Amino acid sequence: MNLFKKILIANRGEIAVRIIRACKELGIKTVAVFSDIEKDSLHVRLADESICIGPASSKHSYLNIPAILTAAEVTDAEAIHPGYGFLSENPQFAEACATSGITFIGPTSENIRIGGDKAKARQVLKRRGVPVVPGSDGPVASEEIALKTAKKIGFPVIIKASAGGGGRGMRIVREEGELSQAFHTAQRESLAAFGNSEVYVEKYLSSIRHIEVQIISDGKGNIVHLGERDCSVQRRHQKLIEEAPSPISTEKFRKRIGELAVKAAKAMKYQNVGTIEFIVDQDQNIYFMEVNTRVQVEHAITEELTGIDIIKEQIRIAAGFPLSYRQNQIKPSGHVIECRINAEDPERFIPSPGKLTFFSPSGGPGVRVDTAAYAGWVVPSQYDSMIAKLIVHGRNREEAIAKMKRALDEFIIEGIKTTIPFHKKVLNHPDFIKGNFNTDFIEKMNVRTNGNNNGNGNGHKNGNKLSEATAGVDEA
Ligand code: MV4
Repeated sequence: MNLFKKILIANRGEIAVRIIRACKELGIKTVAVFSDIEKDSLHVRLADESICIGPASSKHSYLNIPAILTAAEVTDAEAIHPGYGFLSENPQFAEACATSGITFIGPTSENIRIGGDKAKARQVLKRRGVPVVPGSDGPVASEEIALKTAKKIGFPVIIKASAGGGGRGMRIVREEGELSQAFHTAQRESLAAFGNSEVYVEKYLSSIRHIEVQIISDGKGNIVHLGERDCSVQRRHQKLIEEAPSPISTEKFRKRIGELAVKAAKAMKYQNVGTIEFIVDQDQNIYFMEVNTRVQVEHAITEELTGIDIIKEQIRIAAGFPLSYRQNQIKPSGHVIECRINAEDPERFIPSPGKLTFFSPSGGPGVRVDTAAYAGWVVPSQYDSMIAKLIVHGRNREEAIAKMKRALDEFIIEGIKTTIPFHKKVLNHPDFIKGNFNTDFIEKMNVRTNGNNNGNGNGHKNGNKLSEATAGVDEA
């Protein structure tokens, strides 16, 4: 068996740079693709070859399947790494690669299809004994069935789009009288957003943590998990800070959630790397929520925690190699935190594109910066606003927090606004320091820091229910 000689990276930004780094270490040649406005981007500079695939708009470049397949063909790339976002969870793209004789570095198109059908994934895993949030058995076709389900499990419930994820097409229903309207709104929204009106119903759980588990499967029966990540620090479904292990985790908890993730991956016949997302309630009950069939932004914290290069593993598995380690050889060590640094106004979280007049990333012991930014680069307005991931590794959580504060102070970015001041505020918040937070933390923290206190600014325990407006936010 041989590794690929050349890989095309169908992505941009920090993840394209990250994949090029893995390829270089494996002795694999790389092809970068870029849009009209990205010829000066770092991923283009670092790759062995590069090829323009269209105009600035993603639809015509990074999402343009024929242009990307043609680029792979003319450069003789044997495989395509999709990164995250763009075409990474498009089952048609995975299939089109296969048809063109190109290896898609990722899960099977069937894995992607099930992962993208949330009602189906729920149903499949429930039948295989993975705990799911109480709710409907698969999709709900009518208002009447939705009501019957809601009465059975009890209000509040949440109506979710089967094709959704990341909070789109969701509606919280607090009582019977709200259900009819919420049901039809959810259907209409998900039809508009995803071209599919299918919805399902779950019991709405409040004061929850979002904890996910990284899994790797070689498709030959070997599946391992790399421990959990706590991604509860979010704002309107945008993750801001992630950490591993979870502050609530113990060896016992990690074993339990890890085994559930492996069970879920087996039930799906999962191949390559993926993430099983769970909701964890205040009593540490664990419920499956979704599966992410791609490498995620926050994969790097698990790499730092375990010493395993997840991107290299993806490539090796796609080339047909078996997993090179067993579960008992995976040893998480210390504590890792990631802050996503976005080109955004830190008060209002609106994009702040423009030229970086100065850029000096943090460094020193235990600090990793994954970025494609450099001084003089112009942050484009057409793509994601994340310009760097700042990752720190300490012996324990306390040390990791101290390191992150130091690294945030040291990071100099001029010419645009960034979320660094926001991260500093969170890192100094007593509830964050205590590890005492859930998915409502940021919204509750904002209430207090903005001086708009409605009496519920403690960030935890009470008053931490989500508003319908929050849950229904469309992140498009
Ligand atoms: C939930 C929930 C409460 N109960 N499901 C938000 C994103 C989407 N992937 C699912 N989400 C939620 N599903 C039930 N049954 C609360 C959320 C939720 C949330 C979850 C994780 C992290 C942040 C969140 C913010 C708002 C709502």
